[in-house]
Amino acid sequence: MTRTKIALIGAGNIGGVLAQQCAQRELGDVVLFDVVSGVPQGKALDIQEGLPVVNSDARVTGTNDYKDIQNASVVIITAGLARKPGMSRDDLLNKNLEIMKDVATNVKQWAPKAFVVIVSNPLDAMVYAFQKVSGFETNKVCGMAGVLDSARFRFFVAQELNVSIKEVTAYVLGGHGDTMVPLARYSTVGGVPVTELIATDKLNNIIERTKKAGGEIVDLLKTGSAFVSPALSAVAMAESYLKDQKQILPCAAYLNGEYGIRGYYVGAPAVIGAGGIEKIMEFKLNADEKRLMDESFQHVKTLIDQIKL
Ligand code: TXD
Repeated sequence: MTRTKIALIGAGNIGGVLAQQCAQRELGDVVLFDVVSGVPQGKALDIQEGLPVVNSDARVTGTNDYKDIQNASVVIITAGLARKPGMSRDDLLNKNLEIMKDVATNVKQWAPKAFVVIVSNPLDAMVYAFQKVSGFETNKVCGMAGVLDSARFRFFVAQELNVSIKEVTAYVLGGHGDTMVPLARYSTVGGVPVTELIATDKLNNIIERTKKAGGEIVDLLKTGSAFVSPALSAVAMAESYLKDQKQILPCAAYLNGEYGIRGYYVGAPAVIGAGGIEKIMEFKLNADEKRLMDESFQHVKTLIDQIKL
């Protein structure tokens, strides 16, 4: 029986946390790839040498050779440049698009059956680019954004009400940017919609902070963007696939008419199981929510339509 292999393309800030998390949870053996020599190998060795402390038998290797990702079950891609203060996610488009074309070509050659989670920004455009270049089935390619954005929303709500985050559910749909759509009406605390528990002005502040949460961290760090929370979010998606958990996770998924959108990757609640993106959950949106979703989609569409593939 072959051991499960998880390939991580990009051994930077997020890639390092991904490797540690996947190995510590024994989700599979980890192959950490980067174009920079030494970084994946050093990070892999460091993690490997720490695993005895946490009783994990996962094997972690670093490489600059795509051959080593051969037959990976899951590929998580963080390759690309991260934002600096004053930059928008969209500013990364041209450079990261070239990188994603290179990554997609190699993943297609060495791990054609993998479930692929894209993390690199601008997220929605990078997911589209990877799927177009690789030709992977659309349900085997998705983007990590909504899990992170929803987690941020959940944290701010739990903080406001001083309750356990275990009692808080949240959905953030649409593009991964300032036009994202936190669905307060479908976000709950103890099963009760947050709209019934938090005053409108405070809830609007939480929604605005959720939209700007990425930039808030970029401004604080000054040298890069959030990396632990994105890694934890991507691991949750990989785990749902590897263990066929069928979690409903908001992620950039290929829409075939759901939410009135066809042929684009946009953030929507998706069931992730052994079949990849198995189903898109279509929540009924009121007029205001639909307008916000449409506006968010238009932003994604404008970005993606710039890509000539
Ligand atoms: O919610 C989300 N999806 C976002 C995603 C949350 C936070 C960060 N977001 C984006 O993820 C960010 O804007 C970047 O585009 C990616 C990765 O962020 P990270 O903080 O990990 O960036 P680093 O530390 O710069 O790591 C990127 C690595 C770095 O080691 C490069 O050498 C490598 O990518 N790289 C490549 N790897 C493979 N192949 C190629 N061609 C390549 N080029 C650079």
